[in-house]
Amino acid sequence: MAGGEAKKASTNASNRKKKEVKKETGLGLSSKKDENFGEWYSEIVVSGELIEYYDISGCYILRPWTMSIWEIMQAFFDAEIKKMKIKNCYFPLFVSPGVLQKEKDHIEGFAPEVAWVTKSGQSDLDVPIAIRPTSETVMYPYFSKWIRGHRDLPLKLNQWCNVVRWEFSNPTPFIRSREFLWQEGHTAFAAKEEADKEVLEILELYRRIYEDYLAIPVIKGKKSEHEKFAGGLYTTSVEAFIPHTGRGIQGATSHCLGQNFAKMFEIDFENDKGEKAMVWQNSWAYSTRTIGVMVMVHGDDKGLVLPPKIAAVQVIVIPVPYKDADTKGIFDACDDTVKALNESGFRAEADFRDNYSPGWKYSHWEMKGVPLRIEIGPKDLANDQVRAVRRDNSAKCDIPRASLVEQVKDMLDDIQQSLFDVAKQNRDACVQVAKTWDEFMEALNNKKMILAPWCDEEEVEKDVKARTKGEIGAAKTLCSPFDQPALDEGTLCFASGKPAKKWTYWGRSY
Ligand code: 87F
Repeated sequence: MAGGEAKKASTNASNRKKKEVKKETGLGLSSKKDENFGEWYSEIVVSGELIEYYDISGCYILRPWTMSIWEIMQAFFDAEIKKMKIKNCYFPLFVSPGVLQKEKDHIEGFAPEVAWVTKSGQSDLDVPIAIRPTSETVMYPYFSKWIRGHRDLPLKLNQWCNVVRWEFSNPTPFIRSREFLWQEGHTAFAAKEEADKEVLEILELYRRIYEDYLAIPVIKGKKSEHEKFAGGLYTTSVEAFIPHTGRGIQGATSHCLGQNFAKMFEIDFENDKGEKAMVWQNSWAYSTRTIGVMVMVHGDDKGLVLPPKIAAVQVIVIPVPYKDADTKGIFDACDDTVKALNESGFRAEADFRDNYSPGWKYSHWEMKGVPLRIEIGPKDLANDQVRAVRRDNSAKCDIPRASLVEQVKDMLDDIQQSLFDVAKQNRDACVQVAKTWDEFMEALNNKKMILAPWCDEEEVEKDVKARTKGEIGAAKTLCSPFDQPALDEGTLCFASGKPAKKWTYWGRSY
């Protein structure tokens, strides 16, 4: 164990001790989001019961609370790509070294991150086997086999799987882990226009995952030549921003691969004129990183804050019995409330555990981020009402049981919308336009996401990286937004002073 890891393990152990105590008292998180964001994040993902740390650095146990979020996003995306006639498949986890190294440009920079199996039991394998870091090289030999004529096109496949990338920079649950879950789509078309169209359709689905499900605003745009996937033609992405750290984060990518892989893997076909032609390919992915972005954007000092659309439990019903009160009546009212909500399609549960107090349960479900809490006590029973408490803003209100379902629906819709609105306000407040180098540096030091006019030259981007290199990482391009503000005639690049070609977002990033 390296020194840093050992220290972390012992800190983890002492944190666990602290937490056991907290569990009894319901005290919550020991770090504050504003004061120590890193510690806050490491703590909240465990206390919110999303993950458990594991004894291999960079690997995390995804607990049911995580998987239910993942499954909801998965159900949405899977149904949408099926509408696009994309089919699911599953290719093996292992890659033979010859195939892996076939596409040189593609693998070059990534080689150090590839994990290998070199033994079975005590004996060395004759040929070591790689574990997929992504599946281009796994799949494309079979694309070559399966695609013969234009009637075999388009070929549109997707797989839900895990991948392994042996990262060395500091691992962070969900954000940078050595194994993660994702979907990877790989498609092949006869014409470039078809590929171009799909790139944007998929990107729109990624926007919807972030904005409509996770309530996180994103920017759609194109990656620079320097930041694009080297094996492809161009890369589009959705970019999110974490105001607390002032870092951008790539939310998902949709690449047009052009014909690079088709050439390498000889994926050709006979077109409708009887000529030999090369396919046009795309690949696209989003991963469990989405969940980390959601935690960072919405979480607070009381714990997770889950948007209703992705919460496994949208409404938690808690009985509040009181000395001589009609406990059975209260419990029955809780049962009826859950039943009514479930029947109307809401994910609601009651917490009837008798070894925890109502107060403890409030903190517990707040920590887990459940969007709405319903409390039922003697007074509520007598008035035929329930008390509802919002997780996002702590607002409380009494709801007559007769209008329970309608009002819960309205409140959940409102929470979903208001989480997005607040996140967008916070994000927008971090966007700074910079037209000169001085303005750029000032904005960067103020943890902003910078929109700057740029000459779009790779050398200049490298130069900006070099000039901003420091302890907390260099600035780079995040994307050039599709939604381009007007660029006045004669506008100059903030970094090179040459004529600017486009507006581009810059910042530090994950
Ligand atoms: C790490 C090791 C080996 C990223 C890697 O984005 C190879 C790679 O190819 C690698 N890390 N990449 C780029 C992945 C490109 C592309 N693959 C399919 C996607 C979407 C899904």
